[in-house]
Amino acid sequence: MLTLFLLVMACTTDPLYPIDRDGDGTVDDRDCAPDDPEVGVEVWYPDVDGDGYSVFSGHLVLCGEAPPEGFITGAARMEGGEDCDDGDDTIYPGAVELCDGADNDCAVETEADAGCDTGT
Ligand SMILES: [Ca+2]
Ligand SMILES: [Ca+2]
Ligand SMILES: [Ca+2]
Ligand SMILES: [Ca+2]
Repeated sequence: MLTLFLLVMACTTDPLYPIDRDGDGTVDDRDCAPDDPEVGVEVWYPDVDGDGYSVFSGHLVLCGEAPPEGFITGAARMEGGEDCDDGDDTIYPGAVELCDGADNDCAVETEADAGCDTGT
């Protein structure tokens, strides 16, 4: 138990522990302005199918640059949520469940719930 405690202490006082000088929640290495708490980092998330919902994989970290086409802001992602199929614009959280064999609303409602004939 004592060993574990010492290990934890060693980690928190480790000089390699990420430093956030301006305290805005973005570590200096990633911060666009490490001394300005008003400026952190801009993260953009891919929305390939253009339904307004993004995926985490392939996200970009930029500083004041416009992202390539097909990316949405972190704020938009927070609002919308994860796209469970970023290759189909009829599939996103809160979508209307269609009788197409796919999980359109990202798992909340099944096709059977929506009254589709699922063959069972
Ligand atoms: Ca910072
Ligand atoms: Ca999408
Ligand atoms: Ca989608
Ligand atoms: Ca469906």
